[in-house]
Amino acid sequence: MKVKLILPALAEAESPFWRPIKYSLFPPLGLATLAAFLGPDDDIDLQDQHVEKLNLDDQPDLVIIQVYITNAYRSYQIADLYRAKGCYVILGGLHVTSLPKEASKHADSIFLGPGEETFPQFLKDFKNKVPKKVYSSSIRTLTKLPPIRRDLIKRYKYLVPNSIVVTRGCPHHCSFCYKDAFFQGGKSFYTQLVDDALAEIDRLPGKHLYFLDDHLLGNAKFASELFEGMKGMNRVFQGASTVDAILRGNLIEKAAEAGLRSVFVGFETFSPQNLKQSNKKQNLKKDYEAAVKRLHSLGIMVNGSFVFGLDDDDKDVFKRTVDWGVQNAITTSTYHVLTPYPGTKLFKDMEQQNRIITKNWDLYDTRNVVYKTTNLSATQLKEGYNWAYKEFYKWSNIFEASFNHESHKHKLKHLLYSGGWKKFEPLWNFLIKTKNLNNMLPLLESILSKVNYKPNLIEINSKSPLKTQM
Ligand code: B12
Ligand code: SF4
Repeated sequence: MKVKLILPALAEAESPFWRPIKYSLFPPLGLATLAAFLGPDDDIDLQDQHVEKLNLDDQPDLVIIQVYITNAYRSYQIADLYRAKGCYVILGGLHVTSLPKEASKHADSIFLGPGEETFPQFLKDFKNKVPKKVYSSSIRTLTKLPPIRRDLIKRYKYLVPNSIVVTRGCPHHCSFCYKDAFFQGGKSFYTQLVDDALAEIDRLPGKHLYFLDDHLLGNAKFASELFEGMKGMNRVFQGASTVDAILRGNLIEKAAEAGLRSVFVGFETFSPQNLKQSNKKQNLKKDYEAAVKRLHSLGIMVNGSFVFGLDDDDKDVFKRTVDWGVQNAITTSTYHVLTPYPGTKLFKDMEQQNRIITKNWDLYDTRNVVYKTTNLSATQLKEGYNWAYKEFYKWSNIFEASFNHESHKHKLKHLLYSGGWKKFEPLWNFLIKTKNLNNMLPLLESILSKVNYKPNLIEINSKSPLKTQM
């Protein structure tokens, strides 16, 4: 059977904010995961529109499309085109799970939730010519899965071809997060077997790994065994964690020993009211600065994530957040305009309060204001968000943040990572055009090399909590 898997480009592809490098980072791991269930005789074509021009002139038997919120309209157009040609089209992913009715108008079958259980079921039904209209995942397990079809990934087109997920979901329930909606009807946090995860890591070439897990430290037992197993594998890796997991026990030390060199942390907001509004209990009363210091003492760079526009935010929130990031030597900051994704508790609350102002999903990219704000006007929010990005990534602030590290090596690493990521767009574009992106991997690996720095533990332990924390 001829099978086509497509990751359509996000709406941003046509916007002035489009940064080709941001969308050439990770390969389509979800689709390569699904492809593993196809047979050896199937003729498979996997295309990622972020890095290649789609060929839509073919006539596959089965078309599989992954739908995110801001590629939804484009996904539907592609689906309609293939259905008009008589191909069988199936849609799945986050947005389909949030809005199944909308998606089903453009598909022969739709899939809600993760695909590891439902996709093989569908394949059987499809071969027997009895496919169902809707498949909904309920059994959640990552055991006995066939190896991801990484051979279908055009590695040279990505800066980070070795992306990997060893858990699914997250133990927390933040009201703005997609996770409860996507995993409803079954477990919402589960892990691979440690041995399977280690075997997958072993299959990946080179040194660098990027764990895309929502919360790599979310299951302490699993993470601890994973890091133990990774010791001696000579890897450097990046991943995500919450503030409380960084502060608790000694898991983060184990991660650093296994090769963790940079971590994405959801600080989101300094306001306790905002944290309560978001049900982000795990951040309440947590000392953000102590978490950052602990990471730096282990030579781990920090990518901080911050949300603007929660109801307790005022016009000073942008400056406060940028200044805090610079003072605390955060290497990269990711700012978001609060976005109520359909299916989330936040969306339901806002809809009830009549606060949703547009359902144009293309605008749900965390850069636009799509709801009625309270303390800030929509314009103040949008302008403040733009200002924060510009301000944080000004050369003077990159230098200042770098110099706030104690070790010279960390200073240099910070400068190269932050400056390299935001300040060399033409170089990145050139590398993408000339198909040389993957050749930058050794440079990334050396920037992520180990910093030997002795922590000042007295200073870390005595640090008082942030003034803005309860
Ligand atoms: C990698 C990634 C990206 C990459 C995506 C490109 C790529 N090649 O995948 C890049 C860097 C471009 C990116 C950008 C952004 N991202 Co992003 N990203 C992720 C991340 C970390 C991992 C995705 C992944 O690979 N997961 C692992 C694979 C195995 O799972 P999967 O892709 O979901 O696939 C499974 C199922 O969905 C299902 N499935 C999927 N498609 C189909 C189709 C069929 C037919 C079937 C049967 C099943 C099926 O089966 C697969 C196996 O179970 C997720 C978080 C996460 N942990 O998932 C956030 C996430 C998707 N991103 C998010 C956000 C907010 C963004 C940004 C807006 C951030 C920003 N401010 O710029 C942008 C734009 C995204 C948008 N507008 O929709 C949110 C999405 C919220 C939403 N409702 O859409 C997430 C969920 C993070 C979060 N916790 O909030 N992102
Ligand atoms: S901690 Fe992160 S991944 Fe987990 S529910 Fe909250 S926002 Fe989502």
